[in-house]
Amino acid sequence: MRKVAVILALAATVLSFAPARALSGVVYIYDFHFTPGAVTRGKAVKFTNLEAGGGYYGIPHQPAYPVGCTTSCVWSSPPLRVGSISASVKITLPPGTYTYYCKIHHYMRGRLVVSKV
Ligand SMILES: [Cu+2]
Repeated sequence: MRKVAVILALAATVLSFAPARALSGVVYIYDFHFTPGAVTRGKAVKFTNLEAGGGYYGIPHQPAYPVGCTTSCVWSSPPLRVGSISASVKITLPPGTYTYYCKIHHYMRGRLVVSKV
């Protein structure tokens, strides 16, 4: 029983650091998932495709504008594939939480948390 308590305490400690990492503005794409997704307002988000390099010998991805947004909130990265697996996209949305998707795989969803400056 004591081992369980120690493990739970360690897990809680590890999880408590997760929000700090989420504010880095860096999103990795792997196994058809965006991880994590948070940015401070007006900053750039760097997307990196880790699907075996992307492109012909991997899987290309293209993160794009929030689901359900109007023209004022449209943004898109270029397709991330061989030769250009990373791209920085400046996000200038008002504070809030936004769901975006992959233009190539529409079922892929990510979340951006835009904080106040
Ligand atoms: Cu994709």
